[in-house]
Amino acid sequence: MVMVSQGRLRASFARRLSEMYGQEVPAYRTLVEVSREVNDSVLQRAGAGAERLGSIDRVSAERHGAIRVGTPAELQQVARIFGALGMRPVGFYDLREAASSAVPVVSTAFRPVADDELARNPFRVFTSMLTPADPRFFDPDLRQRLERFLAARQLFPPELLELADRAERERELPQEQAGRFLALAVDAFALAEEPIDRAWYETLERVSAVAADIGGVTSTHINHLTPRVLDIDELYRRMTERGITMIDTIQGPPRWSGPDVLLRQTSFRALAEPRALRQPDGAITTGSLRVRFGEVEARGIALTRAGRERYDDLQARADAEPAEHHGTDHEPVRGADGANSRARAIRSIWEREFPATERDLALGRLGFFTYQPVPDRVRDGRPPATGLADLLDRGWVRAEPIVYEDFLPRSAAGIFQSNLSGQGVKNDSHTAAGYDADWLSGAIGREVLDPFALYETQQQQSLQGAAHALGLPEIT
Ligand code: OOG
Ligand code: NI
Repeated sequence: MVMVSQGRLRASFARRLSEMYGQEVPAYRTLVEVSREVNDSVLQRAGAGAERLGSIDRVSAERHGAIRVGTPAELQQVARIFGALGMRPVGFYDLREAASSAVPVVSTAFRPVADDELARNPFRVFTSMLTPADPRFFDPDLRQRLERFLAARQLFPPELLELADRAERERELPQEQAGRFLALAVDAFALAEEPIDRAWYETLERVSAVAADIGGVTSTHINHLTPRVLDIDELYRRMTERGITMIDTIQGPPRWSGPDVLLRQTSFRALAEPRALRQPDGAITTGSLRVRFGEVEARGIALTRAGRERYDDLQARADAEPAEHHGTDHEPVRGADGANSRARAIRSIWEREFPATERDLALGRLGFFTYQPVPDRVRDGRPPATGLADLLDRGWVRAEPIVYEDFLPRSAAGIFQSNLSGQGVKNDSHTAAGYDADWLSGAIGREVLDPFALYETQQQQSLQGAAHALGLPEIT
């Protein structure tokens, strides 16, 4: 019997989802095409350096999706489906706090965690769950109606969940079942044709467009699928040249002369899509909803907790920069391409205060790396010292950056917000309903992993391996 491993299932799922989304949202096809062009030019320009943060095969196939569900029970089912694909919940994001408009969700990301699995296919899905229990958004009556609505729907057919459990347990599926599983799984994330109850949808929309997108319909759908690009500024320019209106920023770190860190993202609103609506009198009409969009991202080096604090601090200072300088500066504001004066001011803060090289990131313990002994040096015998700086500078070990595989709450909130039509309402006189990583772990019956701990373990293991190969007790 031909068996399909979880890794192959994951790669096939990502590919099929991409085909489906390309049919549903044609602008996505343009985005993928332009991403490929940009990646090709970077490869030509930078050669092997272009692959420092992942092989071009990995990067070309790399996607993240975003989905939204309504209840812990639904999230648990999602966890089973992604568990079948070798993806685990990593990180807790509270977008209720990160967003200034009404985004009543908490989120995690499902992704592979092992090195070799990430290299095979790093497909990840940012998964958000509605928080009907949060009184800042939902009054008791609306909460009850919403919870009743959500409890009555079924997002995933039982056959899909059974196949998922088998794939997770056995870490593979026979080819025939694999085909069936993939078809059902992709279908579960397609935009449903079932009519939307217009009055109910609009009731939720008054609170939050996100609440309506999640709880106003009886199914879920992929909200966006994001390719990875090696030069996001260049991509932004080329998309704009093609007449596609991008949001006016690239979120995350600025374009600057130092190493790429964390995650930079930008997006555009997809066109309104025709959807069947059930009017209060029962008539079915065709309306249009604009809930999906295109997003693209560039990934950099994972930062340690200290590095992340430095990043958050610089972001706060960037926020304090005035929107635009006037006076002597006559350079036109050119969107997010870094040509305007605000972007220059932010870049110069970074150039003053953020480590300018990978070596400084590594030795300042601000970025995560794996460390490999250099074979030629190993043949020279025993190295003179155990300090990382010496070992690096004298060529005994080499540092390879660990790619950031996760998300940024502020950027995520920004992505949600920049694509909402209304602000929605959030009544801050109520106390937030408490949700955190432990709560989420309990709700889905799986540990929500700490991303920092994952990177730390990977780095630590490589340091131990390098110490062993060099005959050192440890590397400090
Ligand atoms: C998720 C938004 C977050 C990202 O890349 O930060 C996200 C959503 O819109 O459902 O996908
Ligand atoms: Ni996204």
